[in-house]
Amino acid sequence: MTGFPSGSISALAERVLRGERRALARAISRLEEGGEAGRELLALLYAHGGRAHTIGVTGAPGTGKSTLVSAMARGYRRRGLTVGIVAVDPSSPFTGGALLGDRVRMRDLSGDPGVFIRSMATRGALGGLARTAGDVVLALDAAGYERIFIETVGAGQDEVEVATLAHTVVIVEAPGLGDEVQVLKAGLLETGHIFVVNKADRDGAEQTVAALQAMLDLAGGAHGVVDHHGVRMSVGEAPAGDRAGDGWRPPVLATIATEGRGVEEVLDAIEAHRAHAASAAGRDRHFAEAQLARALDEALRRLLAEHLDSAAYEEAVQAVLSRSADPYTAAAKLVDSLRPGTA
Ligand SMILES: Nc1nc2c(ncn2[C@@H]2O[C@H](COP(=O)(O)OP(=O)(O)OP(=O)(O)O)[C@@H](O)[C@H]2O)c(=O)[nH]1
Ligand SMILES: [Mg+2]
Repeated sequence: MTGFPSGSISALAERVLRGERRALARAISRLEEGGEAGRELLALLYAHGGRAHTIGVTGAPGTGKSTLVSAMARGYRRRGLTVGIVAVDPSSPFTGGALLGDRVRMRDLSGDPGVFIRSMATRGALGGLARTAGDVVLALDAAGYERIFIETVGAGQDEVEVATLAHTVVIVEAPGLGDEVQVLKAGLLETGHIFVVNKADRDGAEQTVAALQAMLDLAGGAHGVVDHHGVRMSVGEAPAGDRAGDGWRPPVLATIATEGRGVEEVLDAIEAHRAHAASAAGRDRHFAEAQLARALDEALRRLLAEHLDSAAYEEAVQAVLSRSADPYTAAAKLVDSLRPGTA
């Protein structure tokens, strides 16, 4: 059906694990397609994942995410680390939607064998964007890339979810996008581990940094580590934006991505968060549970599609349509009909 005999899938997996770029590109396509071949490949690669540190980069359109990711990738290369980039964004320079200057910058990255760039379509991903992006990240991880960036526009639920697949979430703001800091609107304040105000060469950058800082302080309430007359002191157990309750206080940093300014500080912050999160109990379990939940969703949907009686399904649609049943009751009834012994 898929046209890929098992032998060729395991050969493909071996080549990915050896770090062969062409095999990796092909493997990612298989994973994006889903289906039997994709699942088989995933099963072979999964045991070899879990080594990379993944970094979600999200924020409003045009804030400079791709430029910043490129600059960060170059910084990591200088530090001797290999870098994977997954751009989940149709307008990203990684997918060719940008100005010439961006493409030129991107090109010196793509000539580097220590960098692998992949862009993904935002819409129409089988089984959901988060699942597909997660699989692509796994392939890069298994292939041995040490730091993996996932760029998304923080516009929709899907994109936010993709960003949160990452170990470290970097939220990118830019000055002059209006009075409001965009992260609040997008509900991103809670998801960020590191906040970056890019385009610091523009007017209003300092105000944006201050506004973000104030929001984070507010979100943390009376908790967290504060600067009191220049002395950092702890005043509670849940710092601002600290979802996991693990004591991480999100820094707010300024960058000029086009000039590479402030980028080293962002990398330092990412590495600090990596060290911090690695020691935080429960993180890996949280990731495992999230992955399992997504896989369960998909398996259940498949199970439903296989076993659901089309007449019963149609009956349920009609019941909801005519309001003789609400959707939850109708769905529960359909699921009940699948239980062993009730058919
Ligand atoms: N002045 C200034 N311009 C910047 C800076 N960083 C990026 N830009 C410019 O801002 C524009 C958008 O940059 P991108 O990196 O494509 O932004 P993005 O957030 O990835 O955009 P989307 O993926 O379309 O949401 C480009 O013209 C960049 O050259 C900066 O620090 N200062
Ligand atoms: Mg972009």
